[in-house]
Amino acid sequence: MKTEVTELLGIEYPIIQGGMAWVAEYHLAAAVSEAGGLGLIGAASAPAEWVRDQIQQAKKLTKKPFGVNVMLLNPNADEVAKVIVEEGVKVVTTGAGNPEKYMPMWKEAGVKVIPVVASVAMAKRMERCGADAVVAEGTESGGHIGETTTMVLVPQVADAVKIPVIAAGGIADGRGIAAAFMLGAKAVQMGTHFVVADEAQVHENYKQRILRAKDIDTKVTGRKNGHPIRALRNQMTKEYLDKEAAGASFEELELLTLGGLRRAVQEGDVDHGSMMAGQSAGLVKEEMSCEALIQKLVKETNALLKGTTFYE
Ligand code: TUI
Repeated sequence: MKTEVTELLGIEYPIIQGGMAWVAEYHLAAAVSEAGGLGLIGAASAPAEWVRDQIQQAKKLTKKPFGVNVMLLNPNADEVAKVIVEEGVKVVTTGAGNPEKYMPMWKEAGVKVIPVVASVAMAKRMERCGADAVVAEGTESGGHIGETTTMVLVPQVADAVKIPVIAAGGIADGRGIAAAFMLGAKAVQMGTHFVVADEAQVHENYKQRILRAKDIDTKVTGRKNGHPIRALRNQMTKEYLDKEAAGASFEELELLTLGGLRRAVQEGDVDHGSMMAGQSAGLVKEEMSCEALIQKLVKETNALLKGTTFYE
């Protein structure tokens, strides 16, 4: 499955694991890279030294390329950006903001830079400042999201930039991957399905909720305060949305979500935790290893794309 993105990153399959906060730690990232995709360590809101340790642990588990996702709302982002260079990480993706100020440093160090964008304007801007590729992330995704769906965002971004486009949002099987190629993408990024991977260090309660989720089981909180977050619906999202509708202050709403992701991932608190997940949760039916998942995705995609020339 050779595409511009597999060539750019030196990986076997055009499948990138999302840099999910708390979920994308080194066991998962290394397993995805070992299976031929690109694993990512999600720096989320962590301190830089945690990220350094994660990178060093991942290096012990795989000699294949892996990356780090920098969440730009992280108050430690400046230090994390430097750790990436110091540790010789090959690929960085960024989310929840504009990574422009780090680009010269990363480019100079030979790091491949792949910003996650949710609009055509941001994709064009990232191309101008030297991005190697962009992830066009539709609103179907879990976590912090934009407004536009994958189906309409990916082709518009593909028309607007010359660098390769990676599709994200709503993809969890070979049908989604084949469709992404048809829309002009050269690879996909998937998050939700990897939350239930055997190697994901995620509480079984959260995994079970994803496995049982139906098409309509995610909710978006925080649309009013400009930080929309998609997660599986539970008592927390209900309380949040009720309070949001009643005009609660940003501070009051923050109290409901503070530490919520850690509660879901580590404590398995499926009532009060924030179980971030994309709409593709409804497509995720089975726990399996990263190796088995990637092989299944490749087989399904190949069967659908047989006789077409979207990759060679
Ligand atoms: O970043 C994500 N998804 C995330 S980050 C995250 S951790 C978090 N926790 C609590 C509050 C906020 C975040 C959970 N999920 N996806 C990539 C993404 N980036 N989606 C949308 C964007 C984005 C938004 C605005 C990218 C650029 C952007 O530009 C703003 C600007 O500066 O112009």
